[in-house]
This record gives sequence, C-alpha cells and structure tokens, in this order.
Amino acid sequence: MAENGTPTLGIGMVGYSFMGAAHSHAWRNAVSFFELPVVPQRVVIGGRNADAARATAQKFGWGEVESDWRALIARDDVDLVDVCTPGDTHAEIAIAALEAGKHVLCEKPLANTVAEAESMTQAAATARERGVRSMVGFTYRRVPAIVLARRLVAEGRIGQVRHVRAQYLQDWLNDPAAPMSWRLEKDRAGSGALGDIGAHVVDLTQYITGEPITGVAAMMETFVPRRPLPGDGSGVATLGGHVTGDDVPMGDVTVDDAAVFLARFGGGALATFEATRYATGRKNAIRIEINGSEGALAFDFEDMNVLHFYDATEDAQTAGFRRILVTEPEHPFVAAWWPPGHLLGYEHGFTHQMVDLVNAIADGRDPEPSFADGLRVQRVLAAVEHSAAKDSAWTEIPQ
Ligand code: 4PW
Repeated sequence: MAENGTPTLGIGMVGYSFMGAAHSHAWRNAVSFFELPVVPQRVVIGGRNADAARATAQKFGWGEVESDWRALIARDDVDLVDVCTPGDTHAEIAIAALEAGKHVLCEKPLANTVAEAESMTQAAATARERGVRSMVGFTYRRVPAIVLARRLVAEGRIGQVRHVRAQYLQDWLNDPAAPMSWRLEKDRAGSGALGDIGAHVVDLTQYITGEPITGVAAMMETFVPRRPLPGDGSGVATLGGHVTGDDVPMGDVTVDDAAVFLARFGGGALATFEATRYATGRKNAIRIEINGSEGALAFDFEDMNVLHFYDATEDAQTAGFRRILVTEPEHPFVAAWWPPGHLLGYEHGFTHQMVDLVNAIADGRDPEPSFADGLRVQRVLAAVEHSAAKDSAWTEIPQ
C-alpha cells in the first residue's frame, strides 16, 4: 500500500542505459501527473554492469540494485518486470518473468528473431490465463498526435487509405569514427536500422491505419563495415560518439545501416518505408504521410506536437493542409499536463505508456501493443531481411 492507501505495483527493471533512463523517468512521473489506481514503485534495478545500474538507481530513485536478473524476478516485492536490455536477452528474461507470474513490459523490437517472438507470444498467452499481462514498448504509439491520427483514420476522416509513406531518419552513424556498440552487432541487436528504428514505423503505420502489412520488397545496406571499438570495450550507452587516435582497435559492423522497402497493406494501400542512421541533418525524424480518398495526414516527430490534416471534401478554393497543434485538453493524454501550447516531448510517450499499462493491469484488461503485435512486426522485419537477401524479391508476410 502507498501512503494514501492506494495499492502498489512493484517494478523490477533490467537495464539501465538509454531506455533504462527513459523508463525510470516515466515510472517516476506517471504517478505525479496521472491519477493511477495502483502506484508503481521503483523497487529494484538490475543489469550486467552493477556500477552502471547503481548510477541509474541513484539518479532515478530505485530502491535497490540486483546484478542477477533471475534473483530480481524471484523477489516477492516485484510484480512487474520491465525489460530494457538489448534484444538478445528479451526472450529469456521475459519468458522467465511471465512464468514466475510477473507482468512484463518489454522494449522493442520484441525479439531478435521470429522464433523468439513466437515463444514470447506463447508464454504471454499462457500467463494471460492467470491474469498476467504483457506489453511491448512501441512508445511512439503514445505521442498524442499519433493517437489523434489513428482516431481520424478510424472515424473515416481520410476515407480509404491508398498511400502510406513512412520514414525513420537519424544520422548518428554518418561519422565513420562513431564507435561500435551493441546496436551494430547482429548477435545482440538482431538487425540494425531495420529493427531499432524501422520497427517503429512498421508498428506505427499498422497502428494508425488499423491494417496489416501483407508483403514487402526490400533493399538493405551497410555503408561503414568496420568501426572503432569504444575505449572501455563495454559498448556505448547513448547514440553516436567519436573515437580517434592511432591504432584504434576496430570491430565489424554486422547489421544493416539502412533499409528501404516497398510494402502493401491489407486494405490495398501501397507503401514506401525507409529506415536509416545516415540521413544527414535528420536527428529523429519519424515521418509518416497517409493519403486516403477523403483526405490526408502528415506527421514528423521532429515537430511532434503537430499533426497535419487535409480534408479533400472541403471547398477547393480554401482546402489545404491544416496544422493542428495537438496540445488541447481534448487531445489524448494532454489534459494531464500543461495548458494548450505548452509542448510535450520525447519522454512523455514513455510516461503515457506506463499509465496505459498500469491502468490495464488494474482493470484486468490486456494492454496494447501486445506481444502478438510485437510478433507481427517481427514477421515484417524478417520478410524485409529475406527480400533484401533475395535481390528484393516480393515476400509475403504470414498473417
Ligand atoms: O527511438 C529510438 C529507439 O527505439 C531511439 O532513437 C534510439 O533507438 C534508442 O532506441 C532506439
């Protein structure tokens, strides 16, 4: 019980770097800005590097540090396990937690392979029968403008969806002296730009349109195949960096730097996708444009409080893209924060994610996106890799 008598939800988080910080901040803020039926408590944080875990614990107010994730899962005061590790450990940790009866939030992409994602989805289905909930962390679904876009599509405001144009553009690898990290190792990350950032636009476009991607034809490329190893050999926690010097030891990049693909949606829409870490000048541009028979929507995360909406049924003389500032209390999640025009940022999506997860657990509902949604994305990623390896051959996605 919290001080005010509200029941608590003990959180055990595995991982402490970029996502560890984003999730810690969100667990801390969710309860300050939203009225929650249960109060999440930052009970214990763990991970491979105990010093790094301790530093995150101190910074974000975690109660204890536990270097063994199995011991973390086994604790009676942990009700939910938050998996913020690289993809190679998602399946093992998430399945063990679900089997121990702990709710699970798992970072995206759900796994490194379809087979792992299938096992995780199966474990989630079994655990669900005992009231244990699971969610995959496609955080950008909780950007208010994205939720509004989905709402407008569902209300028929853009009619039949015909075109989807989606890009996730970053440039932190353009510098050849940016060091190796786990994100550039296939064994740890599963894939490169495709899984780390392309997965988001695959998920977002399926979420907004409500339609599955049914087939793809892809190209992938690794522009810089060898990079300097970071100084301490442990991999960098954040994106980018610059390592110079004579005789710097080098490592092999074993993932894609960029992935580009054509796709078809279940409702017949034609789509183009691009995921790259070499789009000079673009830092975190998640650009989605959707054209329908009655109108269109356009979004760019670098201007994330805005959704552009075109209503094709309006008088042609005055019709045009309308810039909606998504900061009104009527907009999703916004009422809990600031007055109109007082913008939200990257971290708010994580807070909204925790709020939705906690509410679903308290209400006995399944949170979304589910592990099954994560598996659907994983199948698209696998099809993209398959197509790229076969000279861009058209590859169907099993539904
Ligand atoms: O949104 C992206 C994440 O999913 C971020 O830019 C970095 O890449 C951190 O993790 C992934």
